Amino acid sequence: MYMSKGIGIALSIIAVMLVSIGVAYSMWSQTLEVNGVASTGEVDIEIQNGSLIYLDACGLPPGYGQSGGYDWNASHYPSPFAEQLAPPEGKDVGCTNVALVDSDGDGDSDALNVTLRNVYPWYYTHIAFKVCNDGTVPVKIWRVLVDGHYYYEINEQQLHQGVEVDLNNDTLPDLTIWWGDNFGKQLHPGECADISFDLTVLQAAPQGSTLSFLVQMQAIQWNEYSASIPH
Ligand SMILES: [Ca+2]
Ligand SMILES: [Ca+2]
Ligand SMILES: [Ca+2]
Repeated sequence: MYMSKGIGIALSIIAVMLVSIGVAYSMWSQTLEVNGVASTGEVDIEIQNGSLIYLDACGLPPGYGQSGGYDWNASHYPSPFAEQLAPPEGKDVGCTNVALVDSDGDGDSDALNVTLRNVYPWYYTHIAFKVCNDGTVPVKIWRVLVDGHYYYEINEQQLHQGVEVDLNNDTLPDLTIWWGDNFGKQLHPGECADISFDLTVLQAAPQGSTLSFLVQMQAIQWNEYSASIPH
């Protein structure tokens, strides 16, 4: 077949270009594959609708049910355990309100807006809910963000003494929080775990105040958990 020298060179150049495009293409698709392995699915958790319960809900009449409306008092502080609390005193000054929040805007709740109204030192409340794996990969309950601070897996000391939180940034703690122990728990897609915490208002909290803070639950892909908590 007749071919001019010029066309021959042009064809060789095109062939070289095709080869390099091919190389580039395969490198690109390899990169995609690597990324695909690194990120195998969607990490998503949600607070299960209807699972939220808490003591002394605002709006409950005093004495409603067993204790509704009456304030709980942590007279056995620093013990967080309900059975060691004084029974409701027949006083109704403060109350607890908890609202579910969709903090990342994906249509399900992943955070709680906690408001303690008109509370005072040793006011006590308890909040419980279920966290479910709503994504496509196994996850572990990683950490919680309270008022802008991250808290991780509970150590022995925190289990017994709780975690003190300073909400108004005057360096004095306003609240002690005791967490349940489901941090680090692995959840397969569709699985849920109970999370709960106890709250006690401390002496340094501003008097007769309304304390409000956001509690945001965060999960991580199961195999990234141990490398992603402070040791
Ligand atoms: Ca009350
Ligand atoms: Ca959400
Ligand atoms: Ca404070």
